[in-house]
Amino acid sequence: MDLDYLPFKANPSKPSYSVPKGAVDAHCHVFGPNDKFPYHPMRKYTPCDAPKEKLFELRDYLGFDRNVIVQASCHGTDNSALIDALSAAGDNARGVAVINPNISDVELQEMHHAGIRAVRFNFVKRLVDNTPKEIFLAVAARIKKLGWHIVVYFEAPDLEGLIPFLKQLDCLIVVDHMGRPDVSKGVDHQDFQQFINFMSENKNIWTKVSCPERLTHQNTDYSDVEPFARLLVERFSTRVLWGTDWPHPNMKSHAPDDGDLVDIIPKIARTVELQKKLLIDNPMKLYWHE
Ligand code: 0GY
Repeated sequence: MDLDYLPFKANPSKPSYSVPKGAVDAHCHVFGPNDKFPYHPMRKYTPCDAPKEKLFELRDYLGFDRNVIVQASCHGTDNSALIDALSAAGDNARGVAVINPNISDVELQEMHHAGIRAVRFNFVKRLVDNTPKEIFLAVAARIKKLGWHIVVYFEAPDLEGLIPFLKQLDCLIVVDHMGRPDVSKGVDHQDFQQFINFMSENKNIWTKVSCPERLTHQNTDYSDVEPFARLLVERFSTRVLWGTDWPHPNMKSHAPDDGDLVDIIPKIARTVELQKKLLIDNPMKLYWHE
């Protein structure tokens, strides 16, 4: 792994909050192990191995029943570690892949069979080289008939420039990590308001109220992020997902405690009904259809 890479916390605390039965961790990854599933030669970082067995251990320890495993940039378009994890998890996991538009129909069908239900478009410059929009549009055309959706990862200043493109995609879109707002600016800042307006005006846009550990300016106290997540959960209760983001790649300040992350859930989804939508109904609708 990279010299400055922070490995995930091996022994997280037990959360005080008990997630409801059937809860889904809808954003997490598997990395390697490198000797079996080598990292992509064009990757921008080399993580600590985070194999499927560790992910499933964490799932059980935190009280979740299911995972949505997202292909991360360090594996490029080689989805084999992801597919391997999906086959081991059976019906308890679904996946989000990264693909090229020239993938064969047979391969797409196999991915669907394995549990892939979406593709990810990554726009974060420190993670990936620029991909021409035509490539993304070609991928979007390939997945349409499978009923998959698109997960997008970008940073707040990029939203404005991306809106015309996102509208062109014409399918359900999930925005990672609340569109990565700068939380020091507050929920009323025009950048976050633009994201809220974008969701209000486009009913096909969903978001993950995840990654307080990346967005906070307060080190391990994530209270500055909570108002952003709470607002989204209360305004768009049927279009929000929650995930740990284990094993937390590229954290520089600290490796978060996954138990602490779970304990934020009742602060951002303050009723049992909102918690059920966030953790069960919404992810089940998106990832466990047919
Ligand atoms: C995340 C966040 C990050 C990494 C990736 O694809 C990736 O490598 O998504 C990040 O560094 O912000 O969601 O895992």
